[in-house]
Amino acid sequence: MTLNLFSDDEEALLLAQQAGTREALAPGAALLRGFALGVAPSLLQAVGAITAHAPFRHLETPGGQRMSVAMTNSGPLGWISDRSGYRYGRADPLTGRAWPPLPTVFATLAREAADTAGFGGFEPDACLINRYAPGTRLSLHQDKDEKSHEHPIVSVSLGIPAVFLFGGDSRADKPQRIPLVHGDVVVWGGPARLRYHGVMPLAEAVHPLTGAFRINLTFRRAG
Ligand code: MD3
Ligand code: FE
Repeated sequence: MTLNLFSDDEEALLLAQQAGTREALAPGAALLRGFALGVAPSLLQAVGAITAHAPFRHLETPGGQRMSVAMTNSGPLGWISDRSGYRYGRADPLTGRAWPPLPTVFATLAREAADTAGFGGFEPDACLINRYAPGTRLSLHQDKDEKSHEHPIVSVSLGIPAVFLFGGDSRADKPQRIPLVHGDVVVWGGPARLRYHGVMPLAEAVHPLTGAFRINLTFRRAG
């Protein structure tokens, strides 16, 4: 018998949210609905511990714009942006200290999700933590700052819902709109690794575990 982590109310939500379903969005891209639901409270508790040492901040783009997404990192490498460009670094520019280490619950979830999507042996060295308030958006971009693109990216959605934009290999390709809710995990690798993507401006909402925020974890092998 398998251990059931959920109450009757939660079970009803799992059904409504299609938790447990697996969908191929494109070759190399797998949507695992509800894959992180069971560990979501632990993930959010870990985010709280990380942000006590490395607070959320709004980075500046190379063009001088303040990003509407607030960010921080955990793991040996953290993604940063400033007037000189985008890059990964070992020190938090806000404090000069190393980024907080990857919690075991992060690394285990990322590995299990990648494994489920057919990417065995994924060992992330970077977790970018994005925080969205209603109205926050992320414009269409490619993730190209990692040393090698042979590794997948695992993304975990927590808190209020978002509409994810999944584009093509060219910026001009019309993106698909994919609603993502609390607990959903997407794995992007192989031929999907360099697809353009973004997030639509978030609608007003509240979630019992995050209030009026969406938290997205993206796990990468950056170095
Ligand atoms: C598709 N974050 O941090 S995660 C990012 O929801 C980023 O915070 C978004 O894009 C967020 O760079 C989306 C989903 C994602 C991440 C990487 C991808 C989708 C991707 C790489 C290739 C294709
Ligand atoms: Fe991205």
